Amino acid sequence: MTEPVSTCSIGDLAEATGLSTDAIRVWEKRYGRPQAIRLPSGHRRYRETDVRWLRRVAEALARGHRPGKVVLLDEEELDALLAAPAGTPATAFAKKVLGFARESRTADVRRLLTGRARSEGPRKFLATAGEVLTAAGRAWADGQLGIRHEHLLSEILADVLRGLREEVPDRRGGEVVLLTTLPGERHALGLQLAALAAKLASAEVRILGAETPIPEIADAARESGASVVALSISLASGGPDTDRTLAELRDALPPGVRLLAGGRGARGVRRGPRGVGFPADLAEFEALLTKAR
Ligand code: B12
Repeated sequence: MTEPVSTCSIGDLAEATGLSTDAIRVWEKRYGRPQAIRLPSGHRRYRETDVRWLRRVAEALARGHRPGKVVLLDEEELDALLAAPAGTPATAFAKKVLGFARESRTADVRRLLTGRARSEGPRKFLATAGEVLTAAGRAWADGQLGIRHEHLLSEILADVLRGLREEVPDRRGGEVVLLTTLPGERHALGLQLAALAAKLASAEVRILGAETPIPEIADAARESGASVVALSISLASGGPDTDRTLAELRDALPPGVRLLAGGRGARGVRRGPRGVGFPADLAEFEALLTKAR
């Protein structure tokens, strides 16, 4: 039997979706999904439709839905489930940016984002950036955007957000805010979004970048005299393991330092560890820092 066009192994499937091979095998046994193609050799092969379907399953789980409910839904039902709270249809602007990113047209992506940042100003552009990133995540889940395009878009958006932040005048007397992500979380754009919001609240911003080990965050907080440590947690890393790491960081930080976590993976439906604050969004984060000033 000739191998059908473009299938992948269970290892590739796990890589492409961010899920574990164990989870995929358990669902296959328990729910009969995904349904593998069996080669004469006995090897399992999976279709592109399985990648798209499992990326939606993974995102639904990352948002706190139960496997027993999610794995029984087909792609359309999952889209409806995922569309409800966060996924407003991609704006025309987001579609245009992604169109250029998909063709690696760097200069056009930069021109569009810089132009919009100038015309909207920092606060409105924070919302626009969120819409573009959500649309990018949707396009990736649909197989319409590659990881290379996500990298390209992320780097340009980070530059534009930094440019906006540099234009916000420095003011004294604000909070000292240290920003980073936990080990295992490579999504770093939330740091630039939160840094701009913090600067608008007259805070002094210290960005450590992605994946800083816990003891290093605690030492950096002491050395920089930070009054706030703020983390960005995306849907890719949110969950009970991250909650445990957050609690560990809470214990490692001096009691007077506030620990805040944002990003869609930060809390979801979980209560979240004690002594950690979860601002609902960038506007609440800015207001919280302004009040503390
Ligand atoms: C760009 C991107 C990448 C880039 C990141 C590049 C970079 N330099 O940052 C790369 C290519 C590295 C990447 C890798 C992966 N990614 Co990715 N990625 C994205 C994408 C498109 C944008 C990420 C981002 O920066 N979002 C910004 C975040 C931080 O936004 P947010 O959580 O919605 O937060 C909002 C607010 O809460 C607030 N906020 C954010 N942080 C903070 C912090 C504070 C303090 C406050 C107050 C507010 C705040 O601002 C945001 C906008 O409003 C998202 C889609 C998405 N919707 O997020 C997928 C997404 C997060 N990735 C996803 C996945 C699965 C992966 C991979 C596992 C894929 C793979 N198999 O390799 C890896 C995992 C890497 C890792 N270990 O972290 C999934 C996660 C869901 C799931 N299935 O688990 C998503 C949701 C895509 C999808 N639709 O499925 N990714």
